[in-house]
Amino acid sequence: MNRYLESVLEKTKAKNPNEPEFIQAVTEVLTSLEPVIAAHDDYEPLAFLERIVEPERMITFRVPWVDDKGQVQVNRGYRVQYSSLIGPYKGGLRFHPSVNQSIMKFLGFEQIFKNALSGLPIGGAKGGCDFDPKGKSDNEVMRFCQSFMTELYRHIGPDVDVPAGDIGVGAREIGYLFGQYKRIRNGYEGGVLTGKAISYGGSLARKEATGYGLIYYMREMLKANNNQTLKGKTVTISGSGNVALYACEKAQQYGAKVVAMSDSNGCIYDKNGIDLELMKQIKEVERGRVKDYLREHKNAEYMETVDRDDAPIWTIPTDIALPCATQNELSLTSATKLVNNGVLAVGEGANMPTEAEAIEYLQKNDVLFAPAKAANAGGVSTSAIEMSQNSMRYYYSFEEVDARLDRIMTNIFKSCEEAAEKYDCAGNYAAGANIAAFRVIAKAMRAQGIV
Ligand code: NDP
Ligand code: 2IT
Repeated sequence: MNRYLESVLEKTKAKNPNEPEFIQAVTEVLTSLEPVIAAHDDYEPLAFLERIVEPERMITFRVPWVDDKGQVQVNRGYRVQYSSLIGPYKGGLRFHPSVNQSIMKFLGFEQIFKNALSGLPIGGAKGGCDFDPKGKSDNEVMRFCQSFMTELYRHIGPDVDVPAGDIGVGAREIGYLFGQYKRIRNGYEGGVLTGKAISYGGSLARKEATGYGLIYYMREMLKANNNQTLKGKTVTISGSGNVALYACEKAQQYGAKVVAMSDSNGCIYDKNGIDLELMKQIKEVERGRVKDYLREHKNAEYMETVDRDDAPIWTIPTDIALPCATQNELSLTSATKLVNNGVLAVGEGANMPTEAEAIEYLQKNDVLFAPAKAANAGGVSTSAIEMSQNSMRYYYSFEEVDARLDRIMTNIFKSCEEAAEKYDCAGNYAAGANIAAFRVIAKAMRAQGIV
């Protein structure tokens, strides 16, 4: 490996012990930048890599709140303001019991590159809390969100840092967070959060954007490889949240057959094709479990997850596998099963869902691989479109936002493809995505001096 790259990687590992997800994300990006680093001698004296791996600012804070039994609960909140090189800090908030500094930093780091690929003026950030929304009443979620925002408000703003949703944070949470922000600030700063409901400044098609965008990227990747299409392909999608549901919707619109979806407990396998309206009812309205699907489709099969390294959804034969739940959910064991079953393509809807060894194995076996920071960039890109509508005090139609999203995803695919070709790794869209994004970031770094 290039000596400069290797030394930055070693220093980053030494400086950030006990942060495996963060080191995984940094290693994946840095190793793929080798040909770009080798071609530029000024990166090392200007400490480009040392600066890109160190967040501009990290905030952690106490989030005390009172549950329905009157008991005081205390959670830990985070915001990692990673990079403001090309725009205000931008990235989602995750509420999940697994949230810790390593996960926040890996997500923030990935977000810098994803946002640069979008071609829009947004920097990189991530935040969240180890709060578990599961099983909490609406009132508990509201009190928690109000307490979270009572600290977060001082660090964000429409031109400073613009949070949005992620795991455990959807329209309900964004609504409570926005209400509290507005109350504290005594002003209507619509562009301070994205993923808002349409009734008070949200964008049409933001809810659908990540899942739709993933399928637009998949469409372009298939087209570029022997002019293939989604029509008639079998698809399996892990997760059943925001990203998974709308990836399913768009895949079905393109004539694919989605046969499986999952949650953290297990997966539903419906050979007749997933009944999406029922899945939306269970997940978006009832906040239930995928297992509830059996109540109307007795012939579908439910497979419980016993070992996360061998999740049942990846044992199902499929042409296209879309991991849309969480990090490291697709292991080497699962990748081997997908390949043995003849998988054609894997598209990452979640952030870093495929383990490093699994990516390597898929690529070695000629599986087309759509990397998260490119393939799931439709969500944050549409957030940027929401911000611009808020600034203009204007709304675009659903069709207009969707057409912009489609163009953005098509361009992102082209950037990945071209960068991979230029740097001698044609067809490796993961390396292409990192290289194309890094080139955007490096230009801005050089222009702005040592900051
Ligand atoms: P949701 O909260 O809407 O859904 C998350 C889904 O993933 C649920 O089905 C959940 O199951 C499952 N899941 C979460 N954690 C785990 C786990 N540890 N093990 C197994 N399953 C799990 O989140 P989103 O759909 O918004 O996010 C999904 C992924 O997409 C995340 O990686 C997120 O970072 C990424 N992403 C989201 C974007 C967005 O706009 N929302 C944009 C780009 C990426 P259960 O109910 O059992 O927890
Ligand atoms: O990971 C992601 O890109 C998101 N959760 C969406 C971020 C955003 O600001 O819309």
